[in-house]
Amino acid sequence: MWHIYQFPLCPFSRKVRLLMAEKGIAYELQTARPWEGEDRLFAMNPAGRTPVIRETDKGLVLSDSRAICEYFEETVDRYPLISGTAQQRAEIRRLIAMFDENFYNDVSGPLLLERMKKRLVFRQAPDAKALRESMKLAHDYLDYIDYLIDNRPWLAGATMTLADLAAAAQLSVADYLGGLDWSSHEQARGWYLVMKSRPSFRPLLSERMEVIQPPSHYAEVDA
Ligand SMILES: N[C@@H](CCC(=O)N[C@@H](CS)C(=O)NCC(=O)O)C(=O)O
Repeated sequence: MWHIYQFPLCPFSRKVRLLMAEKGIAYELQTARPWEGEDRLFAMNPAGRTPVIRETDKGLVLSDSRAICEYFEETVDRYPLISGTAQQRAEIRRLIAMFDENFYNDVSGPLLLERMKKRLVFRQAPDAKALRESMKLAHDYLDYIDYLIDNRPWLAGATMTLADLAAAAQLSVADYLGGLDWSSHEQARGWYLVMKSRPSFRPLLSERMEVIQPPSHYAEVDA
């Protein structure tokens, strides 16, 4: 059995959980709070970051969401999520990088700092200017998703891929933290509602981070 060391609002852990659920790989959740500098987490991942996954029977420990996702993509045939021609795979990887790196640095990372870490760790109020800036940048990413969905059924092309899971994982954290205004983003909203309706997404939507509550629309799949 796989164990995932994570916390409910880690977007990289969310991506791994979505991929494992889509591929039908069972797992159990273990809470890890990287900001507490736990020895247990550093012993498994010297980078001190979530997610880490551990297979108890095989004694296997993997870290870094991209390394983990590629591991399952290479070892589990069910539901390929980085597939197609070399050009199509490059497009999937480009979009994964955009959401894992750019979106996280511009939107979900700052929101996690302002709305979660400052509250739980630093006991500080969020910086209103930083929140406004990340919400403004979020609007640009939603515009880009509108554009992609105007031109293709899924973000990277004709089928659902890891790019959709990576993007939805990051967006779901930003949405939980009240950082997304979906009005005037019909295509992005429609695509995200389809993602939210998938059985793989349901467990994520029902989880809550201690003391931080999401807006009412967060878990709705028909709104
Ligand atoms: N590239 C890594 C990024 C992982 C990452 O940044 N995780 C965050 C939580 S979402 C973390 O553990 N940060 C360290 C901290 O908060 O101290 C991956 O894809 O797994």
